[in-house]
Amino acid sequence: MPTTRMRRPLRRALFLVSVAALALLTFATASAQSGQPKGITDEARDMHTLYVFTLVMAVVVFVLVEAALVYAIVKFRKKNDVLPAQTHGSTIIEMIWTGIPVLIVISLFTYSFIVLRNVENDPNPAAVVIDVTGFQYQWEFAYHLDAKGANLDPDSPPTITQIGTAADEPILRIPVDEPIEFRLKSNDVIHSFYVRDFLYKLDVIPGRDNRFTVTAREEGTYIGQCAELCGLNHALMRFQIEVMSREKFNEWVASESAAASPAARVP
Ligand SMILES: [Cu+2]
Repeated sequence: MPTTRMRRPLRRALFLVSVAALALLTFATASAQSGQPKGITDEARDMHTLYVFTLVMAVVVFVLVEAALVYAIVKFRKKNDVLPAQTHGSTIIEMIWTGIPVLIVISLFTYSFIVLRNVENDPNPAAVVIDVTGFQYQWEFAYHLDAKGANLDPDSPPTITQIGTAADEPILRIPVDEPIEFRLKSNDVIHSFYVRDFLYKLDVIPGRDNRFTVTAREEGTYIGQCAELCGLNHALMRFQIEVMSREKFNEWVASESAAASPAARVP
């Protein structure tokens, strides 16, 4: 039949075009998503790798499922009124469609758990401990360092304190390639300490001891802000993070220590 001969290549072409379109769509989505910042800390890079791993798995599943769907729609579409062969129950198929998702969930859980543990438990002692206090509507950063930049007892009174204002956003300075611990505190409402290039944020909750450690690997200036709607002027709670070499950091600590006086620390 000439019409059937004409139709078969048409069907095949339609199928191939559909699969190619799906693949293109997923590739475009994946490319757009991979444009997110990779982060500048060891912890952020671990999280970014987890994100890409999850995204790739999702894309593979999407392409396979959609390809099977398009194939079934084209191949088994209704041709006449004869009921096609019916299959009821197949142990092998049911094992496959149960086993594959279980394996995917187990691998995602295990990998996520490992990354979470690495991010939340840094085995190295912090080189610098910074008390971050969120208040309506800015931040206070307090360091426990001697004039040469060495860590003092983190429970001793802070030696350098910066209190930001809306007009004068504070700059949080940290040395590169060293573990830095942030201890988050609030005396009023819940805030959230968020630095985009850390790929991380943590709530700042009154009466709760929240802390995290990062090791920054790239020098530069990055932007941070409160990420919890904490009141009318929440949008003013912005700050900057400057990641610098240890030499520059020590110079800054020395100059701040020399200039420090009780009058300079009054809010
Ligand atoms: Cu806020």
